[in-house]
Amino acid sequence: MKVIRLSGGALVAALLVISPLAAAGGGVSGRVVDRSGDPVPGATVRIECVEGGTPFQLVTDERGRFHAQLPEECTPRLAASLAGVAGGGAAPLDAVPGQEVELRLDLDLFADRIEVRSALARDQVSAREIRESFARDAGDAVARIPGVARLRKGGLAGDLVLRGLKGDNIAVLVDGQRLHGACPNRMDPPAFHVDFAELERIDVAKGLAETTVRGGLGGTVNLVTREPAPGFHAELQATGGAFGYQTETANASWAGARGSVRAGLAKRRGDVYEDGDGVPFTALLPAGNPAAYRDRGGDRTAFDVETGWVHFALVPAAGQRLELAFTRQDADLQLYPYLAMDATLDRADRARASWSLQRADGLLRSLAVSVSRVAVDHDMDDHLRLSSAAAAPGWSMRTETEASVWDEQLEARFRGGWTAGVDAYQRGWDATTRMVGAGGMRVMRSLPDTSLDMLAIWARHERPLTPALRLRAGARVESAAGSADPSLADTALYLAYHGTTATSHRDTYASGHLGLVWQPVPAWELSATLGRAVRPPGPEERYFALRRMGTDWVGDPGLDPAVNHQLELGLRFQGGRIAGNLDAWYSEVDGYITVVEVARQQPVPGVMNPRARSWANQDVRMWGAEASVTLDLGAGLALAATGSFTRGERDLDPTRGIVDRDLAEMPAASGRLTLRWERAAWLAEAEGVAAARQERVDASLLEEATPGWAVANLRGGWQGARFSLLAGVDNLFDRQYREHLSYQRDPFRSGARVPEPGRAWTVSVRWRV
Ligand SMILES: [Cu+2]
Repeated sequence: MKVIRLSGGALVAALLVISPLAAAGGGVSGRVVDRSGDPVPGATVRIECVEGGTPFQLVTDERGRFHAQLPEECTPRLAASLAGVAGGGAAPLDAVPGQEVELRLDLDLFADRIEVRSALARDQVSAREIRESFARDAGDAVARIPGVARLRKGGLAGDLVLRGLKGDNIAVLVDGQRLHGACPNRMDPPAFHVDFAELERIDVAKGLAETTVRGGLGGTVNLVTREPAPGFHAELQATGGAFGYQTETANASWAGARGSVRAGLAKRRGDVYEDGDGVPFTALLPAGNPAAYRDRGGDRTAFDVETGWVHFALVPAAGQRLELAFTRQDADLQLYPYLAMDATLDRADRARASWSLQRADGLLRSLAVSVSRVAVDHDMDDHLRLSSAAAAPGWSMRTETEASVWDEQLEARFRGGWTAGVDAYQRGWDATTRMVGAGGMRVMRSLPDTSLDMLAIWARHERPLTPALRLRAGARVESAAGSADPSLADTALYLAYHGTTATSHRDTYASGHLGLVWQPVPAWELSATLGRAVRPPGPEERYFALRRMGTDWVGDPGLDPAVNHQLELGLRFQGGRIAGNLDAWYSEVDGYITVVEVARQQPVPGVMNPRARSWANQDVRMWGAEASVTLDLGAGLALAATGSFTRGERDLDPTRGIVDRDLAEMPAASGRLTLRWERAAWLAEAEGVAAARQERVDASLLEEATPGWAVANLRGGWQGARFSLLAGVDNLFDRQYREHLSYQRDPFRSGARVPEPGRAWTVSVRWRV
């Protein structure tokens, strides 16, 4: 491998790596990476022929890749630059046509880029931002994006809430394939099952354009794993922090012309943390509460997770790629103060196989086929809580669950901006709950061997109508069948509360989007999109069944799919030293699936309780906006501000128990202000994060208002050629505060409102070759 370093501008230099990777003749292709080796999406590559002619430019894709056709008799000269980074472009360098090049932007290390986004792009959290944020999990990391909120249940495993939508309403994917946790209380939300160290970036699509491809009612979150760079690379990282936080990760990869291999290990643990008042989260509930911890001290492991992965890629012929990936995650005891139980075991296996073909010309430009499977075993019980004190087995309630999902996809891209695909999954979910009471132990199939099978076809089209106006459109037709095993289902509960004993359903529906993107001048872009998205009721919402003291908990087999009609408006500005985005949206969801309290409809032998928690379809309206502005102040200083709000309401319907207009679990308005300084190898950052008081709560679910809060965070770092060091303090002033979504409404709720950690330091060291 030949490496040529070029002297460039003060801030941006380019490094050319000519690798033996095959490339098409008559063209030049490669990728742009930063000094950490992370790909740089949205970088500008300027190409000119030494022999003369007009130079041209192109922009790297999401993997930092570019490909250009060259005129006859052209010796290309390339230069890379990134908008928003002062210092100008790199000195040009010559390349040989037909060879793969790697342009290294010698960005000012932890460079904060003024993001170049278009309406077609997605919000992104890069590997660098994940490292720098000290996020404990994906929920933590993605919450930096305006419009995304986090739902905290304990020390780890935060859940994502996107524009007020959570759970099955948003599609969470790994490399485009579906991921589901096992816990009926979402102790293990999908993103929990992927370790950061595996990731290159997280894509968040807030609107409906992506739902055409993978379904869902609202946004799509795609966790993208790393792609090995040419040659051999290794990376070790260790992090230590307050409250016993400790991670060790190792990554190694090799890539050549015929394929690549990549493997890694990650270990992540932490103790019970304390809030700003010094209260450990095991002491949140008063001592008399059955869900209170028996040992209220904080000296205890709160989470301990190990993940290992291996990935192979083969290039059987030019333009083809065969991939195999396998990941195993193992976690033992994880504490969830927000619930009445803690997880005692969580084991997840992910496997994926895919084949793809890329072509530079012809009708068919690319074809990709993939199959994946995720299987999760999850157990939880109350052995650490007061409720278990008198129970003989050491616990008074226990749930064991198994979940799996097969996902199959075929995607073809054609000439002229057309893409089409077939999308299918088969989801299986089974849970058994045991409860010890006065009459002995009761065994209930709370999720009676349920399944949800889906098959869809979709098509998408994007093309320019005029040089300044682009069209984007998509359509999807989907059929989903849900069922529970009738011999295991507690149909008496369905009958008592919903007047049905059905255990299978099929729903067929269509969705799509149509939008325009107008770029009157290069610095401005306006977009408008109208979309429709549908999601079928999940196995839990239809078939969950649990008899409890006082109130039961029962799914509604008669639920209909939720249908979302949404209007999205976007405005982006990018010029000189300032960049900004503004997104506004309004949606009407017919049959939005919400938690409700229902009364028993008819007497059924054995069903004693008069009331139950259940789910219902409700017509709701939701709207909100997100804004972000970045300002380059010069001298290495940058100021960034983001803000968002979300609202949800519905019509009153006292006969169905809807006595409050406000939708439950809506995040509060929030914002973030960051001042960042970078010079040579050094970085410093001060950040303020704040949320408003949330008073728009659902009184019918006894939801309570949450006070507003503001905290400050500090970061500092240094990066050398091989070593880098990052240190910081979160919640500098040790404030006691909690986010609005930080308590569970039902079932198995403990009543605890989980505060955020008090002042917490973190130090991280990274070594890479
Ligand atoms: Cu659980």
